[in-house]
Amino acid sequence: MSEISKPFALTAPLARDLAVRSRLSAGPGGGRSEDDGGEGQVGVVTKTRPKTKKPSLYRVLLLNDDYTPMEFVILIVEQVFNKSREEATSIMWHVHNEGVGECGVYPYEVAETKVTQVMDAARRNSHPLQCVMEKQ
Ligand code: TYC
Repeated sequence: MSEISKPFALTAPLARDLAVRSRLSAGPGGGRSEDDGGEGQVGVVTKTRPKTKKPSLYRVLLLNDDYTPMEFVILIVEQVFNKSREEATSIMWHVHNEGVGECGVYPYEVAETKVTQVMDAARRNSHPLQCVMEKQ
């Protein structure tokens, strides 16, 4: 039987080509048939959706208090959130004036690590600085 009369039976070279964009699933007989002419596997091309999920994002917030030194807050924001001196100073003033401010937005585990880094540094230095995360 000629290949042209069997539109869904693909011999190996064409199937390999199509499988770049589609998943090739073996049909009945495990991808083999009697009439594949010894060319290799015969399969069915199926469309697939990539199984990807965007991670949820979390904003990491600093809270104001009356005791943590401004310079300490600036250093923390620079070091933990990779901000410039100018950005860190602006965030510190925002938190000081407004009571709360965002230092960055990250996937869950990154946000959690940053909160822990801030809280550990504050505790080590006996400052009451608080850092929290919230789902965006
Ligand atoms: N309010 C503090 C002070 O006057 C400074 C400060 C800023 C503290 C930001 C915490 O997240 C904070 N020393």
